[in-house]
Amino acid sequence: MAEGYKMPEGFLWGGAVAAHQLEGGWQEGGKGVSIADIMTAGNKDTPRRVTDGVKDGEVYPNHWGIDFYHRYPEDIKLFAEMGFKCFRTSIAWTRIFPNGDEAEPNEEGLKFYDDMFDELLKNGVQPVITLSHFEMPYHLVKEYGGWTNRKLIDFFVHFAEVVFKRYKGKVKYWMTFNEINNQTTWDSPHHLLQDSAIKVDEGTEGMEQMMYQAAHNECVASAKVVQLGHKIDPDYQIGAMIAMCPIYPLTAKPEDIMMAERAMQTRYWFGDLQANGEYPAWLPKYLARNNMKIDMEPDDLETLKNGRVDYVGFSYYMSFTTKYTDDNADYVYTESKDLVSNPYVQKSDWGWQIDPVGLRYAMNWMTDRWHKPLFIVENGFGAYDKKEADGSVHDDYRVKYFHDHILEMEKAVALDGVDLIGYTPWGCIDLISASTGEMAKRYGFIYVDEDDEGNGSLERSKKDSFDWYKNVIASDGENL
Ligand code: BGP
Repeated sequence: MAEGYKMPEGFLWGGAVAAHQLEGGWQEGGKGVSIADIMTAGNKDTPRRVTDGVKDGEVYPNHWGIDFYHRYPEDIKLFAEMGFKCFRTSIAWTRIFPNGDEAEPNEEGLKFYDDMFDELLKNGVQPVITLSHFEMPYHLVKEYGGWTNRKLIDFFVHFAEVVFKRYKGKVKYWMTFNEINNQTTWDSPHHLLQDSAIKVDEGTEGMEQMMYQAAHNECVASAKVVQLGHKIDPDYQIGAMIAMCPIYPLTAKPEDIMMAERAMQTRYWFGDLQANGEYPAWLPKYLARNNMKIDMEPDDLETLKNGRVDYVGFSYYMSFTTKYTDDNADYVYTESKDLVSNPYVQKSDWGWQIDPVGLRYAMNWMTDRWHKPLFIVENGFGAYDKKEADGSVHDDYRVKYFHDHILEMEKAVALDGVDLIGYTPWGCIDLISASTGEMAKRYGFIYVDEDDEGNGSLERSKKDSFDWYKNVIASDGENL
């Protein structure tokens, strides 16, 4: 069906994944243990858990991923067949620095990414690389307390320097931290561990304070890496990566509007820091009111200013909705308490609100606020797929999700003037779910024969959405 919109030439159509969710080979090639390697499986009702090492009888789905570590040439051929211009993945920090604090990198790990990037480039696909996607070295958590410790800044900058130099000429688009703002959900220890790797237990005192300190350190590290990257190669484009779920007020009641505004401020100040290079006005007031303080070095604010990102990469799956409650006179936004269901949108089987217009709204909001080019580096529909006897998967629900979202994306560009670099749907090949550890929550255009326990032939096959997306790319988004 022709909708009349078309993306400009050079637009980066592709797909996205992350190292820990598909590579497998968690102990191969000299790799160290990451946070992701010691996360147990969960499901849609039970969250995953970061454990203190691997125990018998527990299931750790990231150990096997989908064996991309060995099968990437086959997978890259399929991406190229769909017409991908780019492929977003991450470098597993622990393949390069197994513990995170070594002086010398692990050559075998560096070589793995060299070979994989060469394979992509040979197939006409450019790599788009996230430096840290939920898989920091566990050693850095145990020994240093994760990102609450300023020493992590140097370790991360060193890691970035090594890979920036090594892959110069092969990679142009980089991102520092995946979904850096997800740790706003400081009331969930799981998220703190996964995103920021702070070692805390449920109910630990001062977690919010720890979150602000860790976030500050991460943002300073990100700003240093941006400056360093530009020195190593002035052509490098180094972006932020924000988890974007725009938050609507439930009603037009003024208190609900104020609550939604504060929720947006709370969820997206990471973007203010990374794109605008400064803390937003409300934040120091909020910290002072709540007896919290961020420890800073004298030149941190200058570093943040000079290390603004070149673009804002973001994930978009859903919108949120919030409302004011009488016991919250100070409009404090706490994600686990303050979200309500939106009566105007449908939900996926995992309760994620499906809202294509929210994507256009979010793109406008970010453009107005951060004045940077945008890059949609994740978007997609996690669903239970059924593989038929002949191997086909009829995922018309996924095609509909993409159709509706791409159309809104195109309107944002064509009608609203949003500057957009590319679009890489999440989990272009089925992989392990980050939040639940399931294989059953599938996103791919390519089906992988594997179940939640890691059993299956690992055989790859095309879903109906494969040819649909191939057509979209071939027409630069005109034939949806
Ligand atoms: C984002 C993460 C990805 C990814 C995706 C889908 O939050 O950056 O790593 O997994 O969400 O989420 P899930 O796998 O939990 O369905």
